Amino acid sequence: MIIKKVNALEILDSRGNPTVEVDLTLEDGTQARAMVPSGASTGEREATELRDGDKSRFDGKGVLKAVENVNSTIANEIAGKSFESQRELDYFLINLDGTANKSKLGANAVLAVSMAYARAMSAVSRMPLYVYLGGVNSHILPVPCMNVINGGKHADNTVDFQEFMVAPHHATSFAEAIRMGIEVFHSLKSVLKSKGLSTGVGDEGGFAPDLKSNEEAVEMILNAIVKAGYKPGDEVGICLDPAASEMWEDGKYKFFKSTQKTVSSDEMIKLWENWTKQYPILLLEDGLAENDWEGWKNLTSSLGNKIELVGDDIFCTNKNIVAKGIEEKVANSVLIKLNQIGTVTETLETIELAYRNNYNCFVSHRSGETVDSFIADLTVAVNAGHLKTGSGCRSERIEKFNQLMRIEKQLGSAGRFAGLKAFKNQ
Ligand code: 2PG
Ligand code: MG
Repeated sequence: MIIKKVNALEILDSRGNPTVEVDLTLEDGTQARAMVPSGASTGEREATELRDGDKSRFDGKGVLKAVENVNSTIANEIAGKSFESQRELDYFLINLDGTANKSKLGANAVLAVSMAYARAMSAVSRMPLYVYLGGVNSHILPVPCMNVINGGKHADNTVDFQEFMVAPHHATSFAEAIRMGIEVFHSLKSVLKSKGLSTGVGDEGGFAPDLKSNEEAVEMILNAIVKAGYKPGDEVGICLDPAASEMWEDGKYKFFKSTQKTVSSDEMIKLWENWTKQYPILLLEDGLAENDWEGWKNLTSSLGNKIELVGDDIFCTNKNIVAKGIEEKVANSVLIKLNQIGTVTETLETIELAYRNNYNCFVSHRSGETVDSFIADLTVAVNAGHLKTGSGCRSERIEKFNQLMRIEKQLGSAGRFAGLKAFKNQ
């Protein structure tokens, strides 16, 4: 199928920052659209998100150069051509960029084209996107890990850790799990209100109250789970992403929003060991910083056979870094963010490498999102079993949940809800 037209536009993400949207048209008139998200607590080795740097527009955050790269360089090379596969198109784009981190064209430019092409091809093949991406065995509906309290870089409150998630795993379907999660979210709102705390939300739609400690965030959530009528642990678990790279300063971890106290890597590991004993934690993402590789090895030898340890900033969805992590026994799961690496094919390669080595994959949104629900399909495509895509409000988050409910309905009796087993060591 020949690509007829590729057209990019500077649009806005959920934080009101510019991002790239691409409309791709095939020769037969089939049209598809993709929008790319954007992170705030980014890993150092992520593919380049090309921003204009022109301070007179959006404080330098404009993406007109990336848009122009699609409309000129990329469009000139791919319009009028056909590709045998997603892989062929993606490697064509990778070579056209020619850099190791997509700094020439921008990962935001390249990824938008890659995703729009995937959607166009799924439409023209009359396949749902998850089948196009994953094939006939794509059938697992994920446990939604919902980020109900936001802290760190995603909220202006006193909480150091970035994400406190609830995982409603004891359900028979995705729709039921999401109902449970939403009920806990609403219950948490009442709990916070009754204590005179703020119910305003952070970047990912979770509440962002000023709390006395990071522990208090977990206590509030456990309270909310019980008040919603569920059993903490048995029915609804806890997942965390403290985004510890943001706390890393001069070889130590600084509680930069609460006490200002600093602790060593070993002390941080102790904290996670204690939390794991005290609370029903299923998954810990970025419990340590990306530049604390030795600490990560220690964390993995301590907790790697008890809970799921997900590497986000440390891996950046990059198969070369994940390969090193596997070899050195760092983490047991990989966070999957398309825009950290910049094409659909490279994302699938990283997932394949993880699975072949008995690592889990945890699919993720970014803190700056759009209403594009690509990751909902990707999660089912690769049977990842769990994903995080925000809290119980804000349409850019909810759209992914809604898409998963549509997929569940479409799969019918062929679909299966992942449940607790989705998590490593469960
Ligand atoms: C993370 C993400 C998404 P950001 O750290 O996992 O929740 O945040 O997109 O800001 O990197
Ligand atoms: Mg993270």
